[in-house]
Amino acid sequence: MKRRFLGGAIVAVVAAIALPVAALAGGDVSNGSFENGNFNGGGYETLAAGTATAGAITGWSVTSGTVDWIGTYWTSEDGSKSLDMNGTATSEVPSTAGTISQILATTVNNKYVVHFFLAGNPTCGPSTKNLIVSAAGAAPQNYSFTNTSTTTLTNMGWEAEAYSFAATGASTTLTFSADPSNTSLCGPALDNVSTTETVAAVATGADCKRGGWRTMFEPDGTPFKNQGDCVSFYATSGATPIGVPGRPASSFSGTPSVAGGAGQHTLTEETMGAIGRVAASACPPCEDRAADARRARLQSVLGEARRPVLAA
Ligand SMILES: [Ca+2]
Repeated sequence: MKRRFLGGAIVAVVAAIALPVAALAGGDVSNGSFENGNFNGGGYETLAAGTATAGAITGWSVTSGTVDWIGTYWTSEDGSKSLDMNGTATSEVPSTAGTISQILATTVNNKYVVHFFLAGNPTCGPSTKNLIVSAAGAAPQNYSFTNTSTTTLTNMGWEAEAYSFAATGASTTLTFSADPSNTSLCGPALDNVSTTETVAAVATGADCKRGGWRTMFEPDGTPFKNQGDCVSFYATSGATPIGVPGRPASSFSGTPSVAGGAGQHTLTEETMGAIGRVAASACPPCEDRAADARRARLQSVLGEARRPVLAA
């Protein structure tokens, strides 16, 4: 492959097609092995940014330059297809170094590890190929693969690599780019991309603002905003108990977890309960049931005169 320059004869450029890609839950990569899509068959197919071929691989977009979608040309790490991130220049897209991307559905603060396999086209230089991986939530990182006398088209020497980021939004664009300083036809080879997700284990003050906490009322009708108490609690690493000054400090001794998660139940029961106040439930569907249970419990402890009133 890549021993010929296609010129302008083959590629009929169609207006750039930007099809929305449905992101999967949990940061999952769609079609990470590059097996699915509109593949023309054979050894390889060149895909060029801004052309009809840019979206040929299901789930992925070629966003700059060109890549070669490899079929039988070399032995993929997984399945029967993979990528040469340096494609074959066309008259319309005269760059070999390519970039591909996919939008992942992510959760803010959760950590994602992107696993992938890297090799290099062994048929031409440079011997060392560089691949840059990037996503919001982490600095771009360069990965290198060096061909040796033992790496061949049938023995690519695929190496497992990993890139980590902490999501900063509900969607994150994952990008792989060939080193633009390598203008040869032989670039880094990529296959078998997958992700693992780790839920953020420790809350921050910002987590208190996600709707899990509501304005409540003291038994005498005085409103208080336990959301602010929650923020203070985390900002001081628990030194500031959730409660009114002068009241007993929290008995909470566990590890706080994300508001709305399992840990909040413990937090509300042990801290708010311990100081005789009522916390809002994090889950609206069980709000009434939880409120009823708390009312009953508090009535038994405090008596009718101090019955708390839940916010509407
Ligand atoms: Ca594959």
